[in-house]
Amino acid sequence: MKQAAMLATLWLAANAVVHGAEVEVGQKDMKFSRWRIVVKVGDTVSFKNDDTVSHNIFSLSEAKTFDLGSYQPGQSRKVTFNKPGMVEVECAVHPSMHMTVEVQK
Ligand SMILES: [Cu+2]
Repeated sequence: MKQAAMLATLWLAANAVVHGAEVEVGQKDMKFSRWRIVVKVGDTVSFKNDDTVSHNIFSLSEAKTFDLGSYQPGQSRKVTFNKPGMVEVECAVHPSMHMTVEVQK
């Protein structure tokens, strides 16, 4: 029983290590700080509003559809990518804002 509990603990610890990295992509001057990033399945991207206006980051891509809603300068919202593919990221407030997240296996 003790051994089972220890194995479970080790399994959880191993999984925690495998868990994805976190990458930050800022928004400033109505632009994304990166126009393209490559992440792995399980990674999280933190979209940080470093601007003076609100942004509403979203994607309609098949690999990841999300809508972070409108959020204020200084705030950030996170998305975890759990499927490989190309994710086109846009801002609902500023149609000129665009970037791509390539999610690799
Ligand atoms: Cu915007």
